[in-house]
Amino acid sequence: MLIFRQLFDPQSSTYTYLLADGKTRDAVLIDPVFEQAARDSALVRELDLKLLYTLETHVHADHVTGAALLKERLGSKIAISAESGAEGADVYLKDCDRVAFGRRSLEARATPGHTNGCLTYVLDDETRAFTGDCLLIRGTGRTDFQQGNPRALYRSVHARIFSLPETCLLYPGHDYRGLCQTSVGEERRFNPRLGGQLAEDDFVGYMKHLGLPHPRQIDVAVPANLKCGRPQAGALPAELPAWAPIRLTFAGIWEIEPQWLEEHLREVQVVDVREPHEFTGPLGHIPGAKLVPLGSLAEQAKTLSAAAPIVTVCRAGGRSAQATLILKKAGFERVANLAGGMLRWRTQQFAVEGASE
Ligand SMILES: N[C@@H](CCC(=O)N[C@@H](CS)C(=O)NCC(=O)O)C(=O)O
Ligand SMILES: [Fe+2]
Repeated sequence: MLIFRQLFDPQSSTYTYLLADGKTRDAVLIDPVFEQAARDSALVRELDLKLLYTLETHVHADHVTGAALLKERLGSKIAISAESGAEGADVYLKDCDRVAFGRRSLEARATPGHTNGCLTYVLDDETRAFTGDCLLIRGTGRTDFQQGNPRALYRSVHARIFSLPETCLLYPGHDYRGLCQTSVGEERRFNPRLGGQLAEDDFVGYMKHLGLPHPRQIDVAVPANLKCGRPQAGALPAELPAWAPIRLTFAGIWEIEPQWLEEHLREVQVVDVREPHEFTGPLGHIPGAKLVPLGSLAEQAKTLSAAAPIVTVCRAGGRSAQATLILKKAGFERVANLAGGMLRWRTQQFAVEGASE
């Protein structure tokens, strides 16, 4: 079974793709985005995967890759084209090289034109291909900076992508309209730049007159990506806020394990957001917890102190997850949700007070 996820970075309209062998749990991530490293790590952890490689389709001009950051956090290897000019990668891919993850693999196909080092990754059974910025949905990558060359791009698409089966699904590096996927057959017929009867000279004429402004981040992104996403100066950012070993879930919630809370009860404020009858119900509450039902939390937030971190709690960890968002909005920075709520706290046999029979 193949595990497949398409992820989106709204800031740069970039797609990141996670692929894994469902049996061995070995995974690869195509085109991770620096700012999304915590999200991507959380998904890898929650799906119980081992990230073997991050795979770059090219040296991006519009966002910084998450490759170096994920290598530091998850131990993944960085792979990019040998033609990319990037330094600091673990694997330099050449045309037709294969990258294996478990029993599955991707073939790297050289598809230059947007940049010299553009690769399209084709899944072993040719049911999916990841085209980077070579072929976009009813569009193509631009050819007016880096080593852009419209003739090379036209030939790459026709020789290396349109030669795949009609039904092969295509996943681009970006989409600026919210479209997610296309297919070889569709793009062969309907791509307005190089599909149908359009010839190489038609494409060159089209690309000459695109008139796009340069990407906002180009001056930062290209130098950083030529180092696989290592910052120019200084270290990579820490994964976790320093006050506790909290972790960000894929759902975007900072959470903390009951074991840590039990050992540090006196250093934090525990805010219980259940209703009063639950607070003194059969589950009881954590010693010293302050009762602030979720419905009144926004209003009561000002009665809480910013001096100590806040851990929110409810029955199973759902309402208290929402409470962390409310508290963040109210200006509290050190906030985490108690994973599993009172149910898990009780399962682990930690102390409670105020429990009714
Ligand atoms: N407005 C975007 C522009 C991004 C951009 O130019 N993207 C490149 C890929 S790196 C491209 O080929 N775009 C094709 C297009 O916009 O049609 C930004 O500032 O980041
Ligand atoms: Fe690009």
